Amino acid sequence: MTNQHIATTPSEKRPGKLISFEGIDGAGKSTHIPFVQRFCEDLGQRVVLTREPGGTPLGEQLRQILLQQEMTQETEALLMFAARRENIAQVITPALVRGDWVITDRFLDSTIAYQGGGRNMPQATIDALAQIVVGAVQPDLTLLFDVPLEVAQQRLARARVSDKFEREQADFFNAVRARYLQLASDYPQRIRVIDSSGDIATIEAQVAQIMQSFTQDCRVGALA
Ligand code: Z5A
Repeated sequence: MTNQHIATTPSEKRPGKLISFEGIDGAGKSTHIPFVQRFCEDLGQRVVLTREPGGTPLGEQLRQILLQQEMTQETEALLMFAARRENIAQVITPALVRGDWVITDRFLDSTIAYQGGGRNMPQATIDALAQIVVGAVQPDLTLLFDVPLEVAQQRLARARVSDKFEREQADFFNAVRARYLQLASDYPQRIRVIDSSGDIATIEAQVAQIMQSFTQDCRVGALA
């Protein structure tokens, strides 16, 4: 993949950790953020929560536009990256430099999966924008909640009024899911796939196992 450089650049030197949550709409990722937050806080880490698009006052305004208005795929990608730039500059980098752990509901992998996989935007374009906006700020751990489209749609149908993305067709979401799984296969150390089709307790058990192993590795890394 042409995003090899971007996705394998080592994290910038900073004491904090960045954990991203990813998945197709309705995969159930947001449901598990409080559990991971508690897990980290129980270890004595200060945790900062954020989301994309969003996370800052300007980012939240861009989110409203992105989720409601039709626009070209280039505009959509540029606004996603604009919101991300603000989030990195105002929230993520300051927290990582302080030594906090940041949990972000979506990050760059969402752009690769949705704008790249779903909308067919060339990976080279995404890479070029990521180089400017994201640089070396890469997640230390990504939890990818994977679920068949039918299960995700059943959950969303029960949950709420759909936004612009959720009105896309099955082909779009299957392409998004396929790109996510491709990323997970390209970067197995960073991206951990969770079978999100079961009940919440079963999924939480998988998340707990991944978090135990991640925090263990962090402790070993800190001692080395
Ligand atoms: N997007 C993009 O295109 N490019 C980008 O770069 C970025 C984003 C950053 C906004 O994201 C949209 O922007 C998103 C991609 C695009 N597409 N949309 N829409 P978002 O994160 O705000 O939207 P979302 O993915 O729909 O997030 P969400 O609403 O938080 O969904 P979720 O995290 O996957 O699911 P959930 O809220 O945890 O659960 C959904 C429902 O299912 C809810 O009622 C739960 O109670 C229920 N649920 C959860 N787990 C279960 C289980 N295990 N069993 C039964 N029911 C469950």
